[in-house]
Amino acid sequence: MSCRTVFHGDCWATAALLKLQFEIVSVQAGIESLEVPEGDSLESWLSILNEHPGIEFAEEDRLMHAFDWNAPDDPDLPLQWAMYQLGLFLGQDDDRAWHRSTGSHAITVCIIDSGIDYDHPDLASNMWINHHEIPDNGIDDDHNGFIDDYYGFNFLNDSGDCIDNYFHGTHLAGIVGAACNNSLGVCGVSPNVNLMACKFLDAEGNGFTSNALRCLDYSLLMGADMTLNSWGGVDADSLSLRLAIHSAEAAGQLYITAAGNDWGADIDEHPTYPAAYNNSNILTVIATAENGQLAAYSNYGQTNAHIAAPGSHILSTVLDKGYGYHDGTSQAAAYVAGAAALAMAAYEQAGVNVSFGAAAIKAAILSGAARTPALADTCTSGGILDVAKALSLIPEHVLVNEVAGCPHCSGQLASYPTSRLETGALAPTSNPSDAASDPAWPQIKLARP
Ligand SMILES: [Ca+2]
Ligand SMILES: [Ca+2]
Ligand SMILES: [Ca+2]
Repeated sequence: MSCRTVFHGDCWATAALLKLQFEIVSVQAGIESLEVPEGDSLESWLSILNEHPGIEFAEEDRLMHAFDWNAPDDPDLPLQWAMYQLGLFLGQDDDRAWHRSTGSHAITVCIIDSGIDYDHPDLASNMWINHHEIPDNGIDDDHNGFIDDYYGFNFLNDSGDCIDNYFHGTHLAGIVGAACNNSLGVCGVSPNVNLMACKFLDAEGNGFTSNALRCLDYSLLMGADMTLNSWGGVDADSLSLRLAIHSAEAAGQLYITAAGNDWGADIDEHPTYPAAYNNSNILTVIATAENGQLAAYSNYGQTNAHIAAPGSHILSTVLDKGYGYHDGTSQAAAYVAGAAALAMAAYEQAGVNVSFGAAAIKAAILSGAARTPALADTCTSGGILDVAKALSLIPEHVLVNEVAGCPHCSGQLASYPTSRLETGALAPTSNPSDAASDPAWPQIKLARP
């Protein structure tokens, strides 16, 4: 290996003495260079030259790098303001989450929502696939109790076709894991991930709690590492929902949910569910605008909400292979789901199985939150999602500590007391006073006797 040494001073005599060939680098500054003979130590030569009375100083000819930035080539990335704010790909290595991990196809995020447009070109490569199931043949090939559940399942019509006919699930899927650097559209937070679709919301964003529970059970049965639940309601406290989330908690499956868009409601005072349940595996997310302030539509809760994430003017995938902007705590929760997927991938790449270690992932996400005065009283962490910081808190070399597997990963679905559910119509809410912002967030409303 050849190295070069730049030195300064009256050194021609020295050169002759040392039998080295010097070259002029800068006549003005009196800098010259030499090539260290092959096989010689750079350090030894630096030491010899720096001690020589005819040489003012000698130093290594350091290699420089062009300041080019290998940005992903997705043409709409510049419109994704949140991706720039989250610490994914900007700055020095330690400031970039993607330096640590760009996700893994060993990690599965089940999006319990209106389905996913699995044919969307920015989503197709990251769709979860049940490889033991043959799609569209009318047969339950893997004998898991669900016919043709190839990308997930649709509990609205008990079919394997979980295609989105609303927009909501597809938009969230793109935030979590749209393909990146594919010269197309947008990037997801976790460019490599498995997106499992479970559909319980219909074409207007309405769905019954019982079907949401069936989705949660399905996600456990099929081994999803976490679920994203961007829906709920202020009157939706339900014993069935509590029991189902408890089963996910017992399995160590992360349950990410949105605080709701009731225009600044305190969910400690006026709880919305499932956001306000206190299970240890729940991460409840509030939304911020581009300026880092709590978004006007976002609920909050010093006890019941955990962390903020971008939720306003969010560009992501929508139906018909398109892209569109939507606002809401739903979107904020999807950013946290993407971050959790990256964190799980980072653990996995360190040799630690945390696929059912909700506590470790939740701790990393919350400990990494960037605290700001504006968010101090809005959630337990008092801060906004910082993906790079969260990943930096995962030790480089962690002891292999196998987390207990999912007790629900085989066998039949557990039965829930769905007969106790009395569900009514669900409707997205929006504030007519702010037509520019339409936080579509499906609400569960239970019709009580
Ligand atoms: Ca099946
Ligand atoms: Ca089949
Ligand atoms: Ca893309």
